[in-house]
Amino acid sequence: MNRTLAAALATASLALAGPAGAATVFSDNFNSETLATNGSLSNWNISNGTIDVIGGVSFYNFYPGNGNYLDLDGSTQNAGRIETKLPLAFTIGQTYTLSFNYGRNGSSAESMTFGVTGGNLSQLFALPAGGTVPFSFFSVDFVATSASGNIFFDHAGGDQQGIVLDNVLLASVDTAVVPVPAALPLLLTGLLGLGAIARRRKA
Ligand SMILES: [Ca+2]
Ligand SMILES: [Ca+2]
Ligand SMILES: [Ca+2]
Repeated sequence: MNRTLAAALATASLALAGPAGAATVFSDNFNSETLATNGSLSNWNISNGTIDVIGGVSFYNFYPGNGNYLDLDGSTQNAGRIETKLPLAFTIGQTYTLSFNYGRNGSSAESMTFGVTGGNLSQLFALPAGGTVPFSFFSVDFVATSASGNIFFDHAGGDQQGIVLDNVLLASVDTAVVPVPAALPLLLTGLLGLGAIARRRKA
């Protein structure tokens, strides 16, 4: 195979691979929120109780290096529910990934329900009683069943120490098979033909 043909085929296979990856629908690292017990949030409504915005440099900073984050059980003996203020748009049938980092304030067993309203996703998340929880990553895939929904985290209990939440990310998953452009097979046939001619000339 001559060099021009090899280069052309390499370009063609790159085009066949197509664009990969995911598109972010929503993300929040809470780093611009104001540190406070029973704090408020820019992107989320808080109901049914309270949350604490902690971390920073020295405000109950259990997980240094992660800026600000939340303790979903605030300081009023009644853990809160947070829900994104703006509804997010979904394509029904499309796969999405909801992920977040978590930890724990304290060592008691904790649980929350989280998901996406509109019937898209609702799941229990629990930490058994034990020692310190390292700053960890959790991710779940779901297929959207409703065109609109809000992300929520709804913590149970109320002993003022709860699940720590950071880096909430919702992204669409690229599961589609990238269609081959109509002209490409024709181009490949042409290139292979050129290769055959080149081979015949050499022989
Ligand atoms: Ca953070
Ligand atoms: Ca708390
Ligand atoms: Ca608790």
